[in-house]
Amino acid sequence: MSDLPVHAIRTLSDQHPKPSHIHFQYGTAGFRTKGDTLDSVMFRVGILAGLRSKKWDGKTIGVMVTASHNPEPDNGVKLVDPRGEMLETSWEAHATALANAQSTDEFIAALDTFTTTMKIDLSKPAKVVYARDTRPSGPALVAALEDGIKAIGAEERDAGVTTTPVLHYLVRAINTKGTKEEYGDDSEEGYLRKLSTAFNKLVAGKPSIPPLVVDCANGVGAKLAKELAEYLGDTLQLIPVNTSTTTPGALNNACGADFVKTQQTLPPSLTSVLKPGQRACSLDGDADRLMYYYLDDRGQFHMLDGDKIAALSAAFIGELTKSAGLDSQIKVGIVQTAYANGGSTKYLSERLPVKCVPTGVKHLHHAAEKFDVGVYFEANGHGTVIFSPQSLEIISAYQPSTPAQSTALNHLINLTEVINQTVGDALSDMLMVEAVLAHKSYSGEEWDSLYVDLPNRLVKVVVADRNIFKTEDAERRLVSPPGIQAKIDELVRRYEGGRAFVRPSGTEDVVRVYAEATVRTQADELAYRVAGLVYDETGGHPAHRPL
Ligand code: G16
Repeated sequence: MSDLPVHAIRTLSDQHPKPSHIHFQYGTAGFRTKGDTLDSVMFRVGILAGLRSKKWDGKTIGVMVTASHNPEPDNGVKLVDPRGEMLETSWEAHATALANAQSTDEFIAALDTFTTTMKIDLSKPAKVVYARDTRPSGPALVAALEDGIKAIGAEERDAGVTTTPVLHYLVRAINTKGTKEEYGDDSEEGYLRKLSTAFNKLVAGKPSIPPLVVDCANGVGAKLAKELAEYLGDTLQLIPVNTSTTTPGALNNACGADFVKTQQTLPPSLTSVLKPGQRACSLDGDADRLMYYYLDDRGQFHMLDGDKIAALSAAFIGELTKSAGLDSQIKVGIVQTAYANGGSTKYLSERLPVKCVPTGVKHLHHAAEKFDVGVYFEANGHGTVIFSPQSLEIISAYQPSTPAQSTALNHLINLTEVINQTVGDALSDMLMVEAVLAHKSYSGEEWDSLYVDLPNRLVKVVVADRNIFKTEDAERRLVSPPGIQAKIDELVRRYEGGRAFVRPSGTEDVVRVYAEATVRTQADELAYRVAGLVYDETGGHPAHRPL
């Protein structure tokens, strides 16, 4: 038996029994399911975070309690590694195994095997910082998490109620404090100051920016958006709406980034707020996704999603590196998923290297690290831009030879500060977008006209067992259940510009179907026909048969 504090773990574990009928899975964004089933998972994640910290020689590990874009009764938890990134993929299976040990004895035995095989030195110190979003189930789940942190003897820091990106920022800031890679002051104020200072410098001297309506999804983003508004002052007037964080059932309900993306429409609550010609954006429940949109002169809604944000920002960064005289040393690349609109992939790949990876920001982040500057966005608005350590060194050591180069270099430096490079961050991305729009003097309409989106439709199918769905080729093809892909191919061939794929969700108990085609009605029809096929072939729930 290793040196685990078995007595403390046993006593506290007995207070957080695992429900017998549930199998937990560390999926696309950690554990995520109904909030009232997660007590044992939180306790065990507290222990796992402590062990991860010990494995990293006492570096601080982050834990975020959130179910992001999912409905209010859901909750979840994700671990954040020392540089502010998502948990290393190889640990996800360990997290799943530990969460599913049935009794306290089994859990302790699993922990013992785990610490031995992973060669975790239990005498090392451990530090964990955690935060939660505004969900009603949050406080009880955090209490369970704290018990886990206590059981493993880790030092804890409660970052309170804040956004997922702030928690990622804090982890990086804490772990780089006093080093030459210092990321910023390790507080929410430090985050807000860093972003707003860089933004104010970026847009100094530009024509005044029209006010921006920010739909906060009735989530924790409301708190941060209001605080950020104070820091921005007159430079950018934010108009936060959907800020009811304590109204039961309001979170992500008919508002927020996921609503806008999946319904492709204005949140009803904004109908009387948004004027023709005005742009707005929506955050999701933990403010790590961002969707933009505007009403044209006729009052018609137009969506500017993650693909459009990627196109806008990549072009701007490319122009800045060129103007600074750094374009031969710093190359920009794009990372997308299968959900990227065909219009965007065509537009971007004619200009830049584009890589396609499976859904989940962790996959995009790792692929983006291979570029000097990696711009990664999921179509749902989840993403950021990362500068490689070498690019940052080149930028900081560079001696511009003309005033124009110097100006571009300063913009580039400020951009690296305004961007939260640890993870997708709606507020940071919003400032980046606003800075680019100000520099380019673009309205929403001009930004939108970079390329034309193909009409598309995303639908969910509730099936008996989503785990039977296995994909390949960055989720663009199904390998299991056998035979379905050939039928999808057959359907797709009948639609001009048709493309469709099917994948199991990692955050909800559903299978997702995406389709696009040259004409709106055809995209809708293709999506519903593929969804019907999935339902018929795999025994979906009758109440959920797609129309
Ligand atoms: C999470 C992930 C995203 C992913 C989304 C949907 O977002 O972080 O990368 O795109 O879930 O995933 P799936 O289709 O597998 O359910 P969030 O904003 O909920 O954390």
